[in-house]
Amino acid sequence: MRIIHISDLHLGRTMNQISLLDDQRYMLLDQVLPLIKSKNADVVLIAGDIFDTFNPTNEAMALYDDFLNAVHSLGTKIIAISGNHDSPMRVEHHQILLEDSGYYVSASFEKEMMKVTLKDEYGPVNFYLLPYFTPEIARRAFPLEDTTGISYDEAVKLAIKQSKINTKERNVIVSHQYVVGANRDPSDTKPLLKANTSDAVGLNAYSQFDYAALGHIHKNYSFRNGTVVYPGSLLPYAIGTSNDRFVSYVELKEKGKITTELLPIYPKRKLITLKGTYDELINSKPDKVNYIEIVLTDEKTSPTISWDFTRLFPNFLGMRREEISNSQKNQGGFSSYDSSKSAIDSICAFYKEKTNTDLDGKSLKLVKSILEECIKDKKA
Ligand SMILES: [Mn+2]
Repeated sequence: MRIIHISDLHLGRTMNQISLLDDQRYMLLDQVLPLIKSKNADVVLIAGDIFDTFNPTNEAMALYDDFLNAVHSLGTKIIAISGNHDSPMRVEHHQILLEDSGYYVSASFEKEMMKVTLKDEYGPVNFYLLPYFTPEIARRAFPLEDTTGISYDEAVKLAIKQSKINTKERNVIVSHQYVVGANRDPSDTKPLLKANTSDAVGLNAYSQFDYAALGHIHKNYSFRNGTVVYPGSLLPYAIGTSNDRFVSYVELKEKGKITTELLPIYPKRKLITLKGTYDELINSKPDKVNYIEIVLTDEKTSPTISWDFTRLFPNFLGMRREEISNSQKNQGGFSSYDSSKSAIDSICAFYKEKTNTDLDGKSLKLVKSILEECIKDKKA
């Protein structure tokens, strides 16, 4: 069984009010689809967060439709679950009818995980579908169990326990949770939790499965020799996150024989941070393709700064000043302090060290007058 696993498409997402739909279309149809074809995949797993919002735009839905149709036309099946960003109702539309076409989707948990069994020359492979699961869903689904104060970890384990997994057969789970050992990036959504509680699930929740196709965390992570995998989101969805994107490719042979591989996919436009002084950046080479964030290292500015950068970089995402590093913030003094210098020279050196610019004439005059006042006070 040849499996391609992707997650966190977030179709319809915008970044600083710029629509990413064109980038998402390129990623799905020009990067992921050729891999499904070249690997001759039997099934594509989509581990949640298909759409970015509960009410995706028509364009976002049309893109998903185009992708499903393209995969279907290759003769490849699709198994999908909803994530915390998806509307279960919307994702499960026409669920039963679509199974006849090889599209299996689970967006709501009733009593146990939906199970899809596909066969190959080595026998059956059972796919268990666990849409985003929470203690609240556990309380609703298992009224006979004691679920008071249940954690995410316990809830997920309880959900898995309901399905009697036959560990003699090959089993794959598709799940959208946060697993201990992964780190969230700035585009990941953290649920609102009570103090001292965690939404983390232990890796051992997935111990009965030959492969766990995970979603939720937007960075790529591989655990248990590449058999518990977050491929990461389809695109980098926050400034400062890596442009390295992957799909996970899995081959299951007879029980116990599994090979997994991360296949890189390449965004059409990259997220780039340009750092420098105002003068350096305003004279930099235009970039009409990539998404650009500006980090200014000096204090110079102009009333038309945004407009100037937008002209150079049509996909300009925004700008910020360089943050003072923590070590600098925590340091009371400054490294170039010299006790033999006069007070005014010390202040000038301090200013230069912290801002990388000289005090201008007006500020210097002000500082001098304050110093004189202090000295007068001291004498009085
Ligand atoms: Mn997500």
